[in-house]
Amino acid sequence: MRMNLEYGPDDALLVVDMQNDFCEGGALAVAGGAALVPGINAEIAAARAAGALVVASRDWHPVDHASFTHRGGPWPVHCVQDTQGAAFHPDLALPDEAIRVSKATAFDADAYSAFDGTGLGGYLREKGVSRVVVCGLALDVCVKATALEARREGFATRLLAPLTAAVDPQGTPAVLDELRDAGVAIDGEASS
Ligand code: VGL
Ligand code: ZN
Repeated sequence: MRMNLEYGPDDALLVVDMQNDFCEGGALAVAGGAALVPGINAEIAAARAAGALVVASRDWHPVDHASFTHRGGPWPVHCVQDTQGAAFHPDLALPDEAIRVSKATAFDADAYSAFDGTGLGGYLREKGVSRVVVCGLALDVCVKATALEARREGFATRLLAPLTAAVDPQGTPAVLDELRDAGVAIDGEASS
């Protein structure tokens, strides 16, 4: 169940948007989303045991957010602040000390990357983090944007590909190529 990655105190495991709305039964469900939870929990436990930082981002929109279709955006209503759909998956084993990062909280702008508008890059540097390990949902939207911005922020970046799932799985090879070209190391094969 574990990826073959050794964590250390200079690492941050960044779990992207493992929320009910992105899992089966949610408003913007990604096929295979819920199935990632046990594997991600194993990575959280390993990261924690090695003294790595654990960070969990969440999509956290106000009602009537600009990304919703009724406002002219591309997505159905999802991850509205304080709703059940915006909650982390109930089986996600986030320790108390995990850092929670809320993104895309403004009415008038979307943000796919966990670094976008959150100050996360500066915070990780303050904490001495040099490498960011990314997993979660959705590979082709927020995971991709987060991994690309981690690289732009100057972090060594790894993607745990089997611990991601895509809105459009057909596009996965192209997404992995784009990440590789940007200098993101890819662990394992994508599950579909
Ligand atoms: C996401 C679509 C809209 C994601 C967020 O977390 O991947 N996708 N908002
Ligand atoms: Zn969103």
